[in-house]
Amino acid sequence: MNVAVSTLTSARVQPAPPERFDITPLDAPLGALVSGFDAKALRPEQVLQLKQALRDHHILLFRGQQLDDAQYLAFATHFGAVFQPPANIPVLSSGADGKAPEIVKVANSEGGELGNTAIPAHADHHWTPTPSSGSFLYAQAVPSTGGETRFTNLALAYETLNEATRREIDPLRLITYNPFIRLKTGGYNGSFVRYRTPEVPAIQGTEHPLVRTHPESGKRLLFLGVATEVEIPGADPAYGQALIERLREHLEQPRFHYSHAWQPGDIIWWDNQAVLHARNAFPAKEQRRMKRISLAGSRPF
Ligand SMILES: O=C(O)CCC(=O)C(=O)O
Ligand SMILES: [Fe+2]
Repeated sequence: MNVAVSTLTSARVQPAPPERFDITPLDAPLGALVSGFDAKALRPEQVLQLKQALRDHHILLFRGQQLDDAQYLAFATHFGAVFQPPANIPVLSSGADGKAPEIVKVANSEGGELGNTAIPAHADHHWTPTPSSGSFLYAQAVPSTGGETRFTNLALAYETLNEATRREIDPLRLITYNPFIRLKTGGYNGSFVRYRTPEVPAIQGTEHPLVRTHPESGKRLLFLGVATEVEIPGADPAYGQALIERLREHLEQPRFHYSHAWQPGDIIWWDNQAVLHARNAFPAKEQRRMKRISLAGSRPF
């Protein structure tokens, strides 16, 4: 064997994995922990395993990661392009040009977004024509108490509805209105609207199926935020409001939830097509700094 060939052969050898790569379901109605894993050194077969694991478990937790912004973006974009809103639709952190940063600072300091308040359960960018397929949150600094992020399994929420309700809601459509418009204009009469009735002026929103089909697993899912302003187009307002409240009470049951208490270095990747996420409040005097990357999605069906 000549020298040139042996050099070529050794250059192709992949470095050995540092530890055993494992995907272990959490003791919860959704989620799995990925261990033996360095987001900086992802191997091709691991990218595929992670995609399949997300489809099966809806959220994936990675601990002890140390990534700079470029490494974090490189990791996340194995799974899709970064979400950008249409220019006329405001979203979290979008600027005057309508563009959102690739990495959004979710923090109560250093010019971050969302402060220290509780955030009701939602799917990211639900009110746009192509809501996010999934988002990543990477913990940099966490408070000693509060600030947990809670995820809701929307497939389980749909499956556990009684058959009559499933049949009732299967054909329905839902308009989800953009919360960032009400936030900018100070809400409607100073309070948040959970269901738009005819006397409430309409704002930008997008109509999608109320029950969507997951684009990879084929599972049927109840695609409804718990406090986001919505409307069932064409439905009698009293009927629509009562139905949505009933479905929201159903979603609030702990049997669908996993609540994550963060440690610095944790990354969670969640499937916005299959879960809601919510956040608990935390003390204003403590710091919580997270970095979010949200991926582009497709039109729900
Ligand atoms: O701060 C959190 O835990 C979640 C915030 C949120 O909704 C998001 O980053 O999309
Ligand atoms: Fe969110």
